[in-house]
Formats: sequence, structure tokens, C-alpha cells
Amino acid sequence: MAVKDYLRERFFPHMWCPGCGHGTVLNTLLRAVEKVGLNKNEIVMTSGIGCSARISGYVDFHSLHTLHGRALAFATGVKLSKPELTLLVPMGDGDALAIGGNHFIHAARRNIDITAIVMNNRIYGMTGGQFSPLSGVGKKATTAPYTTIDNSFDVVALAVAAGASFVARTTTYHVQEAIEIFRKAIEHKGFSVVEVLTQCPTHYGRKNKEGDAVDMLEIYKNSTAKIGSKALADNPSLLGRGIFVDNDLPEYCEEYEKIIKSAMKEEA
Ligand SMILES: Cc1ncc(C[n+]2csc(CCOP(=O)(O)OP(=O)(O)O)c2C)c(N)n1
Ligand code: SF4
Repeated sequence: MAVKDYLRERFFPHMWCPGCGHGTVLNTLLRAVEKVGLNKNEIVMTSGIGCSARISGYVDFHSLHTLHGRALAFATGVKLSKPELTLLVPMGDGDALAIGGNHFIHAARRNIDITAIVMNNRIYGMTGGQFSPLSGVGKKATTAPYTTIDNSFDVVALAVAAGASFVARTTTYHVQEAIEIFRKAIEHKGFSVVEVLTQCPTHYGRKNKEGDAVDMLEIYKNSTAKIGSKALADNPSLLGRGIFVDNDLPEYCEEYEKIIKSAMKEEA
């Protein structure tokens, strides 16, 4: 199946601003789906609200565009009732980790076979540039005209601590790496988290004087390095990219099925 066959072309042109990184996430994700060789009827995408969440409108999978912060709750319901389907859940940093933070840690803890994609642009893009829990200290936003004082946290460290069995980070600059990471995350059995740094030139870039989309991609190129690389060892202030965790752990739907079987045996 060609990548374009996974798209709902009738919904184009898309609504993203020129230079937004979210289109690159869509592109790399679909190339990974193509590599895995999935039929579009085998895939369900659930999403919440946000520029990032609009991805679910552009893919010709089964799709549920749901409530802000609740995409993982809907995905959990779908996966439990139809475990044979592949669940993809794209979320913004606000959607996944502000309003949806509780659902995020509990989906990770259960190790349910879902691929969660955290599209981290460090801001609430859709609603006009309010700061998010991932903005970090000293950043400007419409809700922080004199800069933020809130600490952020590390998405990878949170996902690992919560029990996700596959955890990775990449960026919209590193497109080949992103395709490969998405492919492995989809093929992984268990809860997979892929954090993708994706630029919002309209709000985050403009407010924080990071320049245009190309300048922001340069920042991803220069401020990150592959885990295990000499560049990262020599300069620990760089942000690590790559696969941090890839563990084979009991998957939630399979464990649930075992409980059903043992309960039925006791009833008989
Ligand atoms: C319950 C609820 N609260 C608030 C909103 C308003 N809202 C819509 S999208 C959004 C944040 C979007 O930011 P993010 O999830 O980071 O995605 P982005 O738009 O940056 O891709 C907010 C606060 C909403 N739609 N529903
Ligand atoms: S506001 Fe930001 S995140 Fe939303 S489409 Fe525009 S560039 Fe992308």
C-alpha cells in the first residue's frame, strides 16, 4: 500500500500553519505504518484536541477525534474490546501531559498495547500559545508575558518511571530516525511512547525568538544527540535521542484474557 493510500485526501489542504512540524510527524508516521505493512482497516487512531490531535482527520484509518486529554482512555476501550487492532494515539504535550497526564501514566503502568505519540512543541498551539507543562522555565507565552517560572519534566523519564515498555525520543529534523522509531514502536507489544520534538513557529518560535521553521529545525539538529554517542558523552547538556527502553513485559489485554478464561473455568 502506498503512503498516499493511508490519507483522506478529501480533507486536504490541512489546517496546520506553514512550517508546523506536525505535518512531518504525519508523514514519518505513515511511512512507518507502510513499512510495518498494515492494512488501513487494521488500524484505529484516537486523538483528543489540539493542532496535533487533528492528525486523526487526515488518516484513512478508523478514527475517533475525542475529548481533550482523553485519547488514551478511548484507545484503551477500543483495544480491550478488539485486541487484534493496532492503536495509534497522537497527542500534543498539553493533551498528553497536562489535562491528560493522569491517563498517560496509568496507560503506561498497565502496559496496554498502544502506541502513544507525544508531539512536543512545548506550547498550546491550537488555543493561541499558552505555556504548557513542557515549556520549561524562562520561556515566553501568551500566559507568561514576563517568562515562565514553572519547571518542566522529562517525558522519557516520566514514561519509563510509569512503566511504559518502549520509550523513545526523536525530532522532526531527524526524519529517517523518526520513521524507524515509529516502526519499532508500532511493532512493539505493550505501551510504546514516542516523544517527537515538533516545531510551532507560529507561537513558541515567534514568542521565544527562535526564528522560522528552518531555524527551529536547526535547533533540534544542534541541541540533541543520539544516546550512546560520543557527542552526548562529551556534551551532557545535549538532549538524548533514540530508544531508551524496549522491554518484553506482560501485555494488559493478554493478561485480561487469562483472567476471563480462569473465571470461566471456575464458573463451569
Ligand atoms: C476540556 C477542555 N479544556 C480545554 C480545551 C481547550 N484546548 C483545546 S486544545 C488545547 C491545548 C492544545 O495544546 P497541545 O495539546 O499541546 O497541542 P498543540 O495544539 O500544541 O498541538 C486546549 C487547552 C478543550 N478543548 N477542552
Ligand atoms: S499554531 Fe503551532 S502547532 Fe498549531 S498548526 Fe500552527 S504552527 Fe502548528
